[in-house]
Amino acid sequence: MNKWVNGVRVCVMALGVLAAGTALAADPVKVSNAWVRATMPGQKVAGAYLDIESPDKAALVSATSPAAVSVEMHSMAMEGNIMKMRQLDRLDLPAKKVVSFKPGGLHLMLVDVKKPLKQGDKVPFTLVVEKADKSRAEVKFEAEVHAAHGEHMKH
Ligand SMILES: [Cu+2]
Repeated sequence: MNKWVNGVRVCVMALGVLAAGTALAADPVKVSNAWVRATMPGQKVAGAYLDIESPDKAALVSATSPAAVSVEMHSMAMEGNIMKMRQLDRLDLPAKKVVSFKPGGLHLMLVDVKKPLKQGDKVPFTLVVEKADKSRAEVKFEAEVHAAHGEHMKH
């Protein structure tokens, strides 16, 4: 008996389409746990928080969002007994170490928010990352808006 005579031909044409859909370029950094604090009526700024991990030494050099006129990188530190916020031009990202932006510490600040940010809204961001060879790459992510908790009204 010749096993080739009734051989079944398998159609593989659809595989090309599937492969194209998964061929995404690797992001230069990994962003996780991103969220934005909801704004109160009349509030024009909002803090955004996230974890960033870079595979290699890099630096965060800017951030933008269509939800605000500008996005600044801020750090917070005690000066005497006053908590002070400072704007950063760039933030070094060490290799393979998670850098956390969190309430009371580093944060992104949405300045001049275009419309109130409500619980459940999704805010898109674009970060610009400068790698060790000075090349720059954009990283896009979305952060979900969470309601402000209790007393912690300040970002
Ligand atoms: Cu701030």
